Amino acid sequence: MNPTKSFSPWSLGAVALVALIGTGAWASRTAAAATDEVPLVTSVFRVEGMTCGGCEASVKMTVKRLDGVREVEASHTEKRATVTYDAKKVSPEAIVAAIEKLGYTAELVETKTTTAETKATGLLAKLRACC
Ligand SMILES: [Cu+2]
Repeated sequence: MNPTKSFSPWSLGAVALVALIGTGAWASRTAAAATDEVPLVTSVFRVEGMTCGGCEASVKMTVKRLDGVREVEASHTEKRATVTYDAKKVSPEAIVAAIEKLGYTAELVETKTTTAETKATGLLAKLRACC
């Protein structure tokens, strides 16, 4: 009897497929949990000192690391950073302090309440490389 005959590559494929489907279901569940009903606000900051896309990236990365921050947009041409966050966890002052620690000057322009929905386009725009 040939021992390899009892091993079917198809059964392995089925296991891998089930694992993939399982991972996908898990990922979509966590994505749903992440957009749970938390009252979010969006603040616009005037940021001086950013000169290129790399500056934007470091502002975005730094602010995104703050607990409660959901989304960050930064533009060196508009000298602006737009941050969506959970106001119970982080304050505009803490965001200003984080930006200023990088060597830029930041000032709160306005704050508005927003929905708990995050935009996929915003996430894609964040995947930009440094200069
Ligand atoms: Cu730069």
